[in-house]
Amino acid sequence: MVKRNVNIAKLQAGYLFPEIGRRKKALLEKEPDVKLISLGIGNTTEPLSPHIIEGLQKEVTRLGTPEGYTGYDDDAQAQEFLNKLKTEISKNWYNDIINTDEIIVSDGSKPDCGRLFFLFGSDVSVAVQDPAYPVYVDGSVMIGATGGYNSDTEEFDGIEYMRCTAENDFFPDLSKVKKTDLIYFCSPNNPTGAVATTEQLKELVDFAKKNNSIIIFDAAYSEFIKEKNLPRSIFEIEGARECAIEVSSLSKSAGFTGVRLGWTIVPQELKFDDGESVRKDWQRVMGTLFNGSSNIAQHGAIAALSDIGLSEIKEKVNYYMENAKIIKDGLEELGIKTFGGINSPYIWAAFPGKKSWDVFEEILTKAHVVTTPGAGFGKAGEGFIRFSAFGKTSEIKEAVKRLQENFKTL
Ligand code: PGU
Repeated sequence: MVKRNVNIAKLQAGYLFPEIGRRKKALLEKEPDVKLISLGIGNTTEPLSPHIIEGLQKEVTRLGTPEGYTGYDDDAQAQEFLNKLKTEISKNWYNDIINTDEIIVSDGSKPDCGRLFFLFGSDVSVAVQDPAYPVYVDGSVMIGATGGYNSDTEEFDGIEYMRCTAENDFFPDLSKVKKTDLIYFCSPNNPTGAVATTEQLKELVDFAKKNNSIIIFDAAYSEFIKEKNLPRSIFEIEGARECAIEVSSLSKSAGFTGVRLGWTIVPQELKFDDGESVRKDWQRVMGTLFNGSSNIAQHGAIAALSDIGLSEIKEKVNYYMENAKIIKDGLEELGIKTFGGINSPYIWAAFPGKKSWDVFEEILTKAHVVTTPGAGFGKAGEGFIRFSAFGKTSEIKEAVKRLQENFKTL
């Protein structure tokens, strides 16, 4: 028998979202006729828009012709399309503040987070926001960059947790944060819905530079920022090119959760302590562990990043943000304090004094609405529930109605 990877054995329990799935299934086994509404996992529900479909379909047709067929991206035609996509990302997503050779296209930001663990290996120290998207901590544990789960502190030893609470406006007090090699930071934030201001990100960049740290900035929700003065990319911040990597994706904005297309930006200026280029190593990791995003998805992305595509994206984002408003208003009417939901598709609702898994169960069994318990994102998430605005508006309204009927008893 082969010995189990000790790092995986260190993980506290299953990944958060499958655990929610198990609880959902358990309820349905008991009460098969129940019509559950999911405001849990942030999964898009709206069909792809016409221009994007056209881009995908054209590519499928082209792949069926002898002259248009492409395989791996080493041939000239495939390279040409990839370069076109990078140009669109640089021009239309980043207003030309990023060079095309700093964009490494992928199949999404979660897989890129996974491969980033290979880039840095196990010999790094890590800081994460608390609460945070679970991948940053679970991945760090899997690669062996942390100690084990400590049942006294209910956290992993060796991780620097940056508390993000209502009291600090969900931005950590950096004077209390220890120096680490990597700092994971997500804005708009999953799960709290908070968006860091330019001043706050400048503070973060200065902090990283002072400590020779690298920020891994997750911008998966940047398109949900409505307010013009809020930064959509870490690279809008002076000095970030020397200390940050950004992961991004079309999953949530363009509905590519199933199509799969994302990218990572590694600026030329970013260096390791021995002066070696981080970008060069990232290309080495990607060249070894990844064989390029699907050529079909790339064409969908080129269409998504055109003027028509971007206006279609805006419509989708507005649709989900309307849902966010319905949830937020509905909860507030019940006297529940909420955060987020304005420049982000997540509403972070406070249930002070309660255990979030208990509130999750109560909402699930009484209102038949699936949510995500805040504690699943870290200790500071205890007492909170995350509501996702990804869903059909009719179902969102029904869910709010059910919550309003049942919450009187909560
Ligand atoms: N980054 C953040 C901050 C996310 O919240 C998610 C998805 C991703 C990356 C993944 O993006 P891709 O580009 O599609 O890979 N978060 C969802 C889905 C759960 C999951 O396991 O990824 C959520 O509900 O939090």
